[in-house]
Amino acid sequence: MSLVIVEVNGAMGTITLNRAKVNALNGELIDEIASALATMKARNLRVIVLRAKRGAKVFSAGHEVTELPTNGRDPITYNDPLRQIVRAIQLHPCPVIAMVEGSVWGGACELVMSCDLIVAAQDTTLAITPAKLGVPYNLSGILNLMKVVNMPIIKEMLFTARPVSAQRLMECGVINHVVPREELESFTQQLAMQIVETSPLVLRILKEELRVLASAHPITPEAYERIQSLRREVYDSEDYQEGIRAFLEKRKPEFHGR
Ligand code: YZS
Repeated sequence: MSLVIVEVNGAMGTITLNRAKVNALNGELIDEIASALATMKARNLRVIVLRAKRGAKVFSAGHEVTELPTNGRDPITYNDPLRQIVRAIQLHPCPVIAMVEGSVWGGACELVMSCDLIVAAQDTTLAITPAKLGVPYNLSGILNLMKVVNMPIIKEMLFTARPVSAQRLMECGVINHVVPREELESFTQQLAMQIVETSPLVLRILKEELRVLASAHPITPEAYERIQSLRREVYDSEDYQEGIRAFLEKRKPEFHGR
């Protein structure tokens, strides 16, 4: 069975995550999302909705944990599937709307926040979890989160790894709209149709201008190398191994800071 369901309705495309049991983002699922985006780009669609199946309890459980390396390699490199799909969404020429119901975890928060607009059902929650798993999140990922979430909230989310309600995130300007579950599809469709009526050429350039300007955070090679070496200390640590092991053994990790 396909890991995504792809539908086209006029100028609007919909990509529905369809991986049992919790839409964990493995390489295969991400390849299918990327391929759906490429097809929609070739067809010049004007707006795309990324969603989970109707009534989902979990929108996505984040990065497939069994695909995080434990052999001393950087767990989130430039070519990690999560990084690839985030870039594909950011570079996609038309707006992508995340239509979110259910809980969103870890890397799936970055996926959602890389979309251009977010519409969430009332009971949606988002948890950014690297500190729960012991994963040294990478620089471009952190920057992507910073573009969307203000510093006090991103710090709270990163440092506690706890779910935050969509309502609170809407109040902080992270989520565009929170609506009752039963109105989620009609509301999102209406929003999508308003986008379809605007100039695709202007939207394409506006999206690119915003992407380029929001990413304009130059750092020195030395600063970059320093952060990379700090990250390396984490993925070489006992705590990193413990975080992944604890997840697989379905227990709380015991971190010792080494
Ligand atoms: O026992 P089975 O074989 O049925 O498997 C279970 C879970 O182990 C599995 N599963 C996952 N497998 C791989 N990668 C995942 N991220 C993942 N999440 C879950 O799916 C089966 C169903 O899970 P249950 O726990 O039994 O289902 P449920 O009680 O409905 O709870 C669903 C949630 C999503 C709440 C629960 O599974 C959960 O807390 N999952 C972990 C969410 C999480 O912390 N994700 C972050 C992954 N890491 C990242 O995205 C980044 C790399 S980072 O670490 O930096 O944030």
